[in-house]
Amino acid sequence: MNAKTLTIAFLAAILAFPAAAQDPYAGKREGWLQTAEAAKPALHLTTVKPVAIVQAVRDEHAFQGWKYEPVGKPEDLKERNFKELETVTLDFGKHFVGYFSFHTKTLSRCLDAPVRLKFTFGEVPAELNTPFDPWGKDRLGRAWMQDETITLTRLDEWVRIPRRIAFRYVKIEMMGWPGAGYDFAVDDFTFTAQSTAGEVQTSLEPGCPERIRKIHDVGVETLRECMQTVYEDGPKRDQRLWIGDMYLEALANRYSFRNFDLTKRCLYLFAALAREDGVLFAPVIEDPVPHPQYGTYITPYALLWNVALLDYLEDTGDTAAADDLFPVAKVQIAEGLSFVDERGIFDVAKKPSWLFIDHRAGLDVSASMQGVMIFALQKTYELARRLGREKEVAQYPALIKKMTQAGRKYLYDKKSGLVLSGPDAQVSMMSQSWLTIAGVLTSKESARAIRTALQTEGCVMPGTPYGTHYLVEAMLCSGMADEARAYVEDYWGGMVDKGADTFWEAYDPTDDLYSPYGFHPLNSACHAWSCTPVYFIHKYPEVFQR
Ligand code: RAM
Repeated sequence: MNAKTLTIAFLAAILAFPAAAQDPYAGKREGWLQTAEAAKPALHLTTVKPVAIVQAVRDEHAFQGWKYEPVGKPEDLKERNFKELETVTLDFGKHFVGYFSFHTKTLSRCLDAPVRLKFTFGEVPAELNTPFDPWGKDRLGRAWMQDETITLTRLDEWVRIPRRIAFRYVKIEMMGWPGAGYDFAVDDFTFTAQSTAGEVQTSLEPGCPERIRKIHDVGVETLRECMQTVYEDGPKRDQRLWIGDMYLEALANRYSFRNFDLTKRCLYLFAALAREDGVLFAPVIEDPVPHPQYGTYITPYALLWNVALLDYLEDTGDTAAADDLFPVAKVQIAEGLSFVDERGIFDVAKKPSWLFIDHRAGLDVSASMQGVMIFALQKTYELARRLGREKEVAQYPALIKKMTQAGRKYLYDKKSGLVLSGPDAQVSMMSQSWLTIAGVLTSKESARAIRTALQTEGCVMPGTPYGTHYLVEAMLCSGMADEARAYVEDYWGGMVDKGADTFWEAYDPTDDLYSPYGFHPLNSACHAWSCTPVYFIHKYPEVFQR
């Protein structure tokens, strides 16, 4: 199927859906896809070369137990017989996303047998030094790991590795050699790096402390790498557009590249590809033609799409787009509200979808969902107000009030000062954070809840910078400026101290091998949702820059 027939097949499937589930966006989808296509920013390409030959060193103090030390210059390889070298690792100096090419050169005589080379690309040192196989059946797909074997039947030409790579280091190993006396060199390497981000449009105050500046810069690099033709979550894995990642990337983009076309494209893609009843799929994949990841819904993500739409309107003043997409926002609220019980509590037992709040195993999300739902109601009402469409959502303020009161009554324990979630009254940072962000607790109560939870043994901590983002946001909404800054310096600064040049998808300061996927090399080491210090540092200069 070519690209066009696939799009038509997708639209036909939507349109053929039984009348009972009438498509609320009938007649709109094709146009929305076209708007998304028209807003696609151009990729900026840059050619980069390796900066050093490096050698892996096992070091228990290094992040995940491995580090690289420089041992030579890439130019030294030009005349080196690769058969004697057998393996070499190159450092490109920083993280890049794009396409890798190399050139071979005959040194003596000509090929007797094909040459086979294995390339392993890695974002962090441990990824190239941890065996991938045997591959556990419960893991995500083996082919996310970036190892590629190439057989050359000719030398003295350029070869480009077909798949797009996200990496800083590449290890090249000799797997099959061209025969005795047939010597060759791998004498040139080129990487074509790509991003749609463009130039940073903002600057930090001259007096901004060095540590904050460093955290900021790593955040900017993280965002740059994830800004491809959509806001990707991770350019290594999953290489797709997720609502939750987009929401945070768009916040950081506002204070850095200010490339709002990309935000527009992503908002429209989600809308055009929504389920037949208008509910948004959580991830969208661009190739071969934009399509949703069928079957994957995340209610909190669908609700955050509304917030991203309001932010987009604030950033651009693009009322036409916000007005066009407003019906989508109403559908997400209606869907969310269908899981709210008569008490005004979001009932997770109704299992509406994957209720993703953070990757930390065992996290009870009931209290967090209450917060996300209220927050989305507030922001969607604000969106309606800006568009002069409050009448269409006139019931929202009463719902916000009811859910806020219910949150206080059923989820907040006045005595301990903590938000308790689920049948086991779980204490987690996410619960305290989300009820703070939603304004269920007063600012004083919030500060107490966050401080108490941080000192509570067994409090469930976020396992990702995604969850940690909301914790810092909650601190900033409850007058905890110093603690917020210290948290950013410790958490994101901790990654910088451990050598991060882009921020990681998952990070537990107490466990470098932490992975939501049961295998740390599968973690993405350049992950969109981790870039938000850029947003914090610019939005609150008095807290972070002075
Ligand atoms: C993983 C990725 C992605 C996230 C989803 C929920 O696949 O970490 O960024 O949005 O989970």
